[in-house]
Amino acid sequence: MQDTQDTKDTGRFESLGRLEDLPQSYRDELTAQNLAPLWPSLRAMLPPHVPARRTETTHWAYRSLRPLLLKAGELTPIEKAERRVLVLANPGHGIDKMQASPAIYLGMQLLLPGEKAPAHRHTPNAVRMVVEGTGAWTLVDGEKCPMNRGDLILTPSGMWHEHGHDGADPVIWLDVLDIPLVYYMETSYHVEGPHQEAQAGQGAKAYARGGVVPTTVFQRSGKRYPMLCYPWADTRAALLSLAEDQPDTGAVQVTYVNPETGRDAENILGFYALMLRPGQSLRLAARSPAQVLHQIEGQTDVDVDGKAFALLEADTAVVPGYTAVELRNRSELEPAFIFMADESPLHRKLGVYETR
Ligand code: 1HN
Repeated sequence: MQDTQDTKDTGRFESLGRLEDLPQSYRDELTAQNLAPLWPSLRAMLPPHVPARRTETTHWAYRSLRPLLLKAGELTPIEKAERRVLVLANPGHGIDKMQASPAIYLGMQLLLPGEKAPAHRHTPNAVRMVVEGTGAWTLVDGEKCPMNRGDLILTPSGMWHEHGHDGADPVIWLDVLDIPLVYYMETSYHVEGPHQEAQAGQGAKAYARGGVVPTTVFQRSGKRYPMLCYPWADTRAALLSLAEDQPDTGAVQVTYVNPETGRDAENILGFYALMLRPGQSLRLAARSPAQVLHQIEGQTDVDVDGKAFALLEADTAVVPGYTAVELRNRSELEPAFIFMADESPLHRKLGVYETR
C-alpha cells in the first residue's frame, strides 16, 4: 500500500475521544450488550504509516541452547514428549505464546539414537531444517527423507509424518511451522495415525535438477507436494553455481519451490537459502513480512536497526516486518550460507506485501 497523502493531511482530527471520557454507566450499558466504541482504539488499530509490531529482533545462540536441549533428552523420555522440542519464543509476544513472529513458530527438536516420534498429521504446515547429526529420517506420507545438516524437509498441511533415528549420535533440527496463524484462525488440530511403510519414488531424486522436471503428460504425479526433501548438497551447489554465473549479483539467493508449479514450496511461509560471498556485505530492504535467519555454514554479522549480533553456525534469529537487515560475512575466504523463512506467501495472498 502506498501513501496517497502527506501526513500533514488537512481535515484530520488531531486527537480522538478516550474511553475514560465516556460516563461509566454508558460504558457498562455497552459492555452488557457486547458493544464497544471504536474511536478510543482506532489509532492503535491503524497507526500512521508503520504497523505496531510485537515481534522483537531476537537471537538464539546454538552454543547456549544446545546443552539445554541435550538436558531435555536426559530429563524427558520421548514417550513423555512425543516431540522433544525447545520452542524459540519471541519475548515481544510473550514466552508462553510460543511464537517467533505473527505467523511463524520455531522449535529446536532433539531425537536420540533409537528413538521414534510417532505418526500424526495436522493442519499447520511444517518444515524441518536439519542442524546436526546423521542417521535420522522423517517419513512424510510414505516418503523417507534422510536428515543431514542443511537438508530441508516439508511436512505440509494434512500429511502424515513421523521421525526415527538409526544413527549413533543425537540429531537436532529446527522446526518451522505456521501454527501461530493457523491457531489464530481457529483451524489448528491434529490426528494420530499408525506407523507408515516407506515407499519408493523419492521426489528429491525425480526433481533433482531445476531445469528439467519429469514429463507430467506421461506420468502425472497427482501430488500437491511432489517434492518433500530438499538435500542441502543440491541447494548449496545451486548457490555456488549461481554466484559463479552472476558475479555482479548482490543477493545470491534461491527459493525453495514446488518443482511442478514453480511457486513457493508451501502456502503460507516462504523458504530460501542465501549465500554471502567471502567478505560480502548485503542489505536486505525493509519488507512487510517478518523473517527468520538460520546460519547453515559460516558466520555472519547482523545489524537490525542498530541491534547487532553475530550469527554463528547453527544460530537462529527472527526479525520483525518493515525492518531492514544488514548482513556481513565474517570470513574473507569462505562463503557463508543462511537458511531463511518468511511470511511472504501469506502477505502476497492477503495483498499486504510491500517493500519499503
Ligand atoms: C509437530 O508435529 C512437530 O512433527 C514438531 O516433529 C513441532 C510444533 C507444534 C505442533 C506440531 C513434528 C510441532 C509439531
